[in-house]
Amino acid sequence: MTQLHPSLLFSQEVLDARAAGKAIVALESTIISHGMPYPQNVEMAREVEQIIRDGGAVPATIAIIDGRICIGLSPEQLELLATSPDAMKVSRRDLPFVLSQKKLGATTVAATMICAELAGIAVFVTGGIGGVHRGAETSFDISADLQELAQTSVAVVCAGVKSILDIGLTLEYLETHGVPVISVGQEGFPAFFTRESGFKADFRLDSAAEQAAFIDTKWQLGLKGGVVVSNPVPAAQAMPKEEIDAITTQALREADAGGVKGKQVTPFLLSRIKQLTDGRSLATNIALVKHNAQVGAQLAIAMQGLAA
Ligand code: PSU
Ligand code: MN
Repeated sequence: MTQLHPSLLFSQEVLDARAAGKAIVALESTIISHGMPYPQNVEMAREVEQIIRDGGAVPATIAIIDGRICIGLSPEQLELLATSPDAMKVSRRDLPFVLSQKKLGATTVAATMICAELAGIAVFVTGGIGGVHRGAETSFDISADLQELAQTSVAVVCAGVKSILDIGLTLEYLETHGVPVISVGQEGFPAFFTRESGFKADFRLDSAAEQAAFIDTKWQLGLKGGVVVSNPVPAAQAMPKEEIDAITTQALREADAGGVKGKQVTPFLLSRIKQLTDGRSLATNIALVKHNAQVGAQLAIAMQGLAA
């Protein structure tokens, strides 16, 4: 085994999985601290972990605690992230601050990818990735998640990107940076709350074996960087497109009028959409993360099979 970074701290469950050569799936923690309200956030986190176990893999939720990069969290640590108002949203640029200052940090997609790669974990499950915001031509608001996908070799299972973002520009950005976008079970690229965004994914690969072969081929070629594995929300839990479009427009207008900027933008929009849908967006959000956990567990097992 290669030398591990000294900041990494593995939970016993993840240590055992590593020793046994079991498939491991990384999970982010910003979705817990900034993406959902308490107590649904911690319930979601526990249930998603259990779905991954039931799927035959081992979950590794990642966060920064007491100056260490924790790979796999205890129930108490999950609760801490779910309830601490001072948990920082940690992306690439924030990692050195939160680690060296020993603050409590919840990792975004970008930071979770960095930590997963350090820990030797190739598959990461989340809800939605960040992207190019609408109006980015003047605000320059492009999530650091996209740059991370360009350079860090971790496969990210998600339900696409939200329509709070400019989905077309997000896909253009990914293409420019050589990040392949796979879709599962359909040709279209999903839009998080809805199954279709109106855009196609680059490649449809329905089985975990095909997805794993694709990802392995990319990395064997020396092509560093991530792969987006986009998995649509189950039909029964999807939201009506007209409703989510109208609410998104309203939330965006409020963010603009309120001068919401920088890293606050995404959490603000998520929480407003939840309020404006009377919590129905939250139920959809939780359902799609669980669905992604099933796909991610299968993918991690297929990847592990190739490595063996
Ligand atoms: N999208 C969601 N839920 C989330 C996020 C995005 O549906 O919780 C979080 C993820 O952690 C993602 C981050 O990496 O927001 C992106 O933030 P920003 O747009 O500031 O880069
Ligand atoms: Mn941003």
